Amino acid sequence: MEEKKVMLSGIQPSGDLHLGNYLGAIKNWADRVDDFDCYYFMADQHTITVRQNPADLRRRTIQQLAAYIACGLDPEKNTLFIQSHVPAHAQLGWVLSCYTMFGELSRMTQFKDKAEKHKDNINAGLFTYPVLMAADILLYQPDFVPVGEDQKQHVEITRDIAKRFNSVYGEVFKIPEPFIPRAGARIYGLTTPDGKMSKSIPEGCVFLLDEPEVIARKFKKAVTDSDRERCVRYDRENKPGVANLMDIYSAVTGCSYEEIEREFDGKGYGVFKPAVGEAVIETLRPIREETLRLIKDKAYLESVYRQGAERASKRAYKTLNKVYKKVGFVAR
Ligand code: ATP
Ligand code: LTN
Repeated sequence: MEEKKVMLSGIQPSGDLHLGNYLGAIKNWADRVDDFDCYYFMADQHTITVRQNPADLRRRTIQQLAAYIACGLDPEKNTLFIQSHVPAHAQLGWVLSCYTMFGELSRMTQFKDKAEKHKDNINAGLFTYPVLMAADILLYQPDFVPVGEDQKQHVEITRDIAKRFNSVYGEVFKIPEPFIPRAGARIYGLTTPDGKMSKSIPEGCVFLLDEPEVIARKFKKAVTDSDRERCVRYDRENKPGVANLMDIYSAVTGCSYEEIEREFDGKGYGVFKPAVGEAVIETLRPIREETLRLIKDKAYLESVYRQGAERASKRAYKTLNKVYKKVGFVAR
């Protein structure tokens, strides 16, 4: 029997999940469950590159697992786990850090952005973060890494590190491809259509657990544009707010831009904005209800992450053992 291709991705439990995370990443994961062997994790080790409240981190990690399941990731078909439960991530991270150059890490835009935001805590972990991410990925030998557009650079550095290692030791790592959705790759903030939707600007960010009235209000206040034509037309450059709403609508309904333009022809933003809000509310309603139900079932969630760590470890340690052997560590 032909083996299924492998997919792997993770999200940091550093905040509550939002529509950008869902459309850019998780939806894309859930849509492909049957065709791939899938590994999805909570990247808790990555979150401590910036200070976290320990109780909040624990709660959000478990809540994120509940949300993954509620978004359609069946734990029987997918391996769902917590990064820190599989020590091979940190172990491979050390090895790979010796095959990663200072210069290439200095060019990472996420490092530059976060260093700017957290000037009082520019720690070594923030700088070497892409190495841990490369380890997260390469341990599982995935074919594809489904992420939003902003993570593409990290998948590219992962490929460079893997190729460098392979060029010394032979074909140890599979070279993974980023897998970026057509609609939803980059969702912008509803109040800031020039920057990505982010939990740090909550008024323009739709959280998966927001109540329907809150979502409706956020969409009503979405920034469109002040041009006189006020028609629903896709023009990313001149009408970024409208283009963003069209991207969201397209991602949740599956309609093309042309179909959306036709549907709202002559109707104006007063009709369009609430319609997008309504479509998002209906998409998120079952996810919200199921997440809230699952959060209460601690025993079930515990059984999921335990089983996940076990399955993930099996695959991860196969790769780590090979790497240790290649570099010349004595087997225990
Ligand atoms: P922050 O809100 O602080 O910028 P984040 O929500 O982006 O953080 P990440 O862990 O960086 O959290 O993102 C998790 C996944 O969601 C990644 O695959 C990322 O590419 C995707 N993603 C995040 N924000 C967006 C967005 N606005 N549009 C599309 N995809 C996104
Ligand atoms: N860096 C990612 C989260 C992340 C990830 C990964 C994504 C950590 N390890 C491995 C894909 C594969 C982020 O900040 N969104």
